[in-house]
Amino acid sequence: KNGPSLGDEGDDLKAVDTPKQSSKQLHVDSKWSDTTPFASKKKLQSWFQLPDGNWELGTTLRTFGNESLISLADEKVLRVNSETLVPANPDILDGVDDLMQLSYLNEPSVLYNLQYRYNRDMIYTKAGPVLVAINPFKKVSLYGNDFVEAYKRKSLDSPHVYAITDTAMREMIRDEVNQSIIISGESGAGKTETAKIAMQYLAALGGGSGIEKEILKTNPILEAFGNAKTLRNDNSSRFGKLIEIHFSETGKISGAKIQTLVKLRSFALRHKRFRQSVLVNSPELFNVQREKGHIIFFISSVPELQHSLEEALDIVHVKKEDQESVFAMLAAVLWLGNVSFTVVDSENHVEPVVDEGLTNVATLIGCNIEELKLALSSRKMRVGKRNDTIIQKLTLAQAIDTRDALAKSIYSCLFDWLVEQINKSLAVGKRRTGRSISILDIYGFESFERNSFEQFCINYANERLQQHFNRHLFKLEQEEYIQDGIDWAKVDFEDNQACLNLFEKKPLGLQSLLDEESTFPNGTDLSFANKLKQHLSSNPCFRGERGKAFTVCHYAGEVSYDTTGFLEKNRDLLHMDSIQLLSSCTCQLPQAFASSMLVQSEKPVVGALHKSGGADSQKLSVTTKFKGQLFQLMQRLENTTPHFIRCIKPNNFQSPGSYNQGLVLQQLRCCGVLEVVRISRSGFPTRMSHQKFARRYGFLLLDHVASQDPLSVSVAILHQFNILPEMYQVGYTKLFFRTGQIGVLEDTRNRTLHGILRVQSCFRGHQA
Ligand code: AD9
Ligand code: MG
Repeated sequence: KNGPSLGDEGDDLKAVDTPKQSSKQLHVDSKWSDTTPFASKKKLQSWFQLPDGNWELGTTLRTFGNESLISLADEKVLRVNSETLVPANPDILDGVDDLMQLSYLNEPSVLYNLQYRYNRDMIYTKAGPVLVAINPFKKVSLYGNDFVEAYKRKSLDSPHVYAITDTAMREMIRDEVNQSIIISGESGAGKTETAKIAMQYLAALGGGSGIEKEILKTNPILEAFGNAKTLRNDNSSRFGKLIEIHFSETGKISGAKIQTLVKLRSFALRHKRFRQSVLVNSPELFNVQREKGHIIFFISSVPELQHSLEEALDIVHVKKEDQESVFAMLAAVLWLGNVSFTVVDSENHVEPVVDEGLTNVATLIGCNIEELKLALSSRKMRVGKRNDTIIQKLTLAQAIDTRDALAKSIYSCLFDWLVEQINKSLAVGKRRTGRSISILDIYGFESFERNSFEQFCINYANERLQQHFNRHLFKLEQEEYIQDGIDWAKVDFEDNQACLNLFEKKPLGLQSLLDEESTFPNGTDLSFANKLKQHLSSNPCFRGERGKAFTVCHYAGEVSYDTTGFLEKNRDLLHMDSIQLLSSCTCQLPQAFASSMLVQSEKPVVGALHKSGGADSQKLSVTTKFKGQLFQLMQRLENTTPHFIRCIKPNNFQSPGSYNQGLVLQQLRCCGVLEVVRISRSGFPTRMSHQKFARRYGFLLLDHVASQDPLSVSVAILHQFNILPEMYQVGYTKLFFRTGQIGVLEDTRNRTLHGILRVQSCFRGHQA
């Protein structure tokens, strides 16, 4: 066989043979031309943490008592407490493509390994079963047809999104089990790009029917409507997405289905098309470009985006007239932001100013201008036993809220409507189970100075996802041990169930208490915060803070939330008057939006939820809706074989070539990569087949072994090197070692080889 293939080498200690991405053999030549004796140079290297938190490689010169004298790269010599030193791996393990291959799986070694690779544009690394992807923030030549072909033919096996997608595809066909690719990471870490790369690979492998083109075009559409420019990412997704791609028996794509996770408040408009749409001439006219309340619009000035959006809409069969309506709705949302009010009486009640903005909105959605004025400045209420309708005028603040709520609702209905159209276009006739690959791209864990309701939802979702991750990986790990028949006492893992309980428990969990407080007319953010403190203080994952704040101990660290705005954001009310306005419109889309809003409404509150009624729409709270959608997603994922990709952002400036150790480390911890590594350390992370072990170290045997079968040779080697029984396990097919054990053998092997080579070169020298 030429070089390693994923098939059997995947089980072995690949690093020893292939430390670098493409090398297929030991880099003996360059390394051994170095005159320093290998053992003395390498053995004593360790990591030393500098005051700025970064780690530097040091060489121990001498050890006395519990102190060591170490020399750092700049030839500085320091006297340090030996316990603060962390062992470094031998050079031969520099840049291994799977962190599991490291003899020492400590944080600095992991960081160094990733950085070593990142500096060489090897942005992908395996951490056992997980693929770690570090955002290059520049074009890297790792994609395209040649690479797709190479991964398909398995002539390339270095870690890659293509490789993990290929595995998913193969397992789907082999086992007839649905697969999933779960992508997580912080904002700007590269999740959406990674999802697209995976989709491209699937399209290349399963293409042919033409539907793959449609599937790929869903990306620009959803990004145009669902992404926004944020501080962290110029193209930040404000919604979560699961795309389920279905395959026929021959492995060809037969259709797809997209499920979205609540789009959080801020949203974006990223195209110019609306400018040409009726009545709209110039984006400078619009106030809503600026951040206003919770609405953030981003208008792209890139003309290609506009063109590609229209083309994409054509491809997913959105009819031209529907496209016109879509752009008209966008324009309406923009003009709504321009609607202003004048105070009309001494009680500060207002009416909208009849100007270009207001008349344009009315024209675009197809409603009567008087009705629009009324909906934006008054509210019908029912009072008394006879349910008499009275009309209450709105104050300026109320009117602005009403206006923004309407704009927001139209926009989010538009998004949902588009997803629905896309799903119709991609629909698979008869869906077979066991032949799909789902790709999940949701907003990653967020922790800011000030964390609000959005972070509350996002972090809860990530907590759920983390549980899925833990359960799966532990299961996998244990199964492998059991399969090979070795002793295996279950390793405890950090379970995040307590934190999930804190969120989900009824009636006294964060979510229930929030929903309860949101239904109280007198509930405030402060009363909500106080209730939390009153009921949850005994929970180890909860800590009350001063005033309106509280802290949650997430798996990824503590996050303090400020409850300001929680109730209002959770209620997300759209007044019945606004819904009625939409249903009275002559245009089709607003009508459709109105009906979908009514369908979404939960249990009708007596007398309130009739079309002629007058109260607020009793929608599901955002928390409840979010949880419902998340559960649907998780349920789908539960029935799949998952493949995990963890995206890492190497710096906060979206710039190439800069690797901030602290930032990377914090993400590795957050997304549980180090946890996977920790699990492995408590088990037997190094595995090697009997054959390979015997082949690799057999020549070191001093005594003759009676039987030459690989198992006997292996056992003889273990004895000769006095490897302690608790440090290894002999399985049916493989040997399992605790961390670092194989290092001893490797050292001896290297020294021996070194000796042989020296002798050989001396010999050659003599000959010459
Ligand atoms: V957010 O949670 O939606 O705010 P993502 O999705 O994690 O975020 P995204 O995929 O949008 O991040 O990546 C951010 C930017 O990083 C992209 O716009 C690219 O400019 C850049 N990026 C990410 N991955 C790659 C890549 N593999 N190659 C080149 C990349 N650039
Ligand atoms: Mg994204």
